[in-house]
Amino acid sequence: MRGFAAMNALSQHEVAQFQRDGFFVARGLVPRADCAALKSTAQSDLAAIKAPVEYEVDTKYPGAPASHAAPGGRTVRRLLQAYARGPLFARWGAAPEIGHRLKQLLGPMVQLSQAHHNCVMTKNPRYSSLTEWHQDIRYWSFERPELISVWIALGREFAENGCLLVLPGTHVMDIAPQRFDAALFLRPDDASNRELIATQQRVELDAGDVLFFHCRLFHAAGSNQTAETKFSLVFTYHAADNRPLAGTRSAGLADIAL
Ligand SMILES: O=C(O)CCC(=O)C(=O)O
Repeated sequence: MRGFAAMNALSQHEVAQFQRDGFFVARGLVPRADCAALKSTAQSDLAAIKAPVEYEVDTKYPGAPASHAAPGGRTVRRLLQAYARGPLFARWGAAPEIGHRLKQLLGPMVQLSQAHHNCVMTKNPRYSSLTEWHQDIRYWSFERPELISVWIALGREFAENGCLLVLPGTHVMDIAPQRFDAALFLRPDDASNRELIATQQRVELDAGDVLFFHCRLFHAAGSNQTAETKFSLVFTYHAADNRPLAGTRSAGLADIAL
């Protein structure tokens, strides 16, 4: 029988894939029963608008309601502070199944950041917005731009409900500042950006599949065109010696050691 370490080790191929592409998917990592329980709590928290939350209107992304008073103005985009939303959320935020894999990529001491992501992304069928091409690191402040986010699908994710799209290999590219707009999204009118965006890959997931992706990987997502809300649980990790910069939002909440 294979032990825990062997079952949760990345193969050399997966490590190489992450280094080359900036992402990989571990299929079926979270048991279906846990996904169902996490989704059920998320559905209750969403129905109750249990704080803290971020609203679609706060993002100002294309397709977001114009104001809190507009139709859909109270649509939640993220249930924030996922780690503190219940024992099963904490269990998966600090999961050894995830930590073991991350340690192969980040080093032996890994920490969960409670300040970034650490949320359930809720993509509403009627009022969800488009997320344009960006790198998550753009608003984060650490000594090194070396963090990994872990995106746990709590249900199916596919084009019609706004699954993630990624640009493989962009985590190691240097993109000239003029190719970004003021909010640090890739400008769609730039010819080089258009070429890059043509390399996009869709990340389709089933419940329990886990996407690991580098904080410099460009990604985007469409709106939800189906009748059901999509739920994804997302956590971000860094090496213990890659400290958040003092006084920034990244240093605002205690890290959790894995
Ligand atoms: O599901 C989405 O719309 C993408 C979310 C995303 O990329 C982000 O919050 O950084």
